[in-house]
Amino acid sequence: MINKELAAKINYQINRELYSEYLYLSMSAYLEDRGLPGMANFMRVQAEEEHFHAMKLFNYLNERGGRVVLDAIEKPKTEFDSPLAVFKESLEHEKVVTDLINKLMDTAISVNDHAARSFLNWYVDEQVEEEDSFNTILDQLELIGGKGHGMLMLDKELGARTFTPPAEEE
Ligand code: OFO
Repeated sequence: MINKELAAKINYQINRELYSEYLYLSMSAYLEDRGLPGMANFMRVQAEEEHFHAMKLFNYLNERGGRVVLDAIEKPKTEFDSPLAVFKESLEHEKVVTDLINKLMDTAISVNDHAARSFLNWYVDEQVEEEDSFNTILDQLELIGGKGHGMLMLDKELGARTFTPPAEEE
């Protein structure tokens, strides 16, 4: 049976991943409205990834004999200063999530749960990818100043992103 404190933190992380899903959907709606369907698609796929992250934790807690207790999901922000601001805020959001994952890992270590540590390693690695992906787009957006032809090219590129559940990639 999984340690109670660890189970509570996993429950909290499920909520945070579902909030991430909601936040990125909100960003997608904003970008769609700004006439950037490719960037909107990128965020919609990101939201699907977040749903996957939440469900992976959901399934794991069940598997370990814990009880999933869902909480309310807070309202995400709906207005942003610019598409550039959206990606800046995404990167900041991912840094917060990385911090939460690291704290979750700290708890797994402190209660000597080796199985949870092994499971959480996937999230530790995933956060490196998450931050890197937003960082790269942000660099490109800054390079083109968030406007002009470059913006349309980047929008087209981001429109090609599709969701592939990570398990199927292995
Ligand atoms: Fe679930 O990684 Fe982003 O938030």
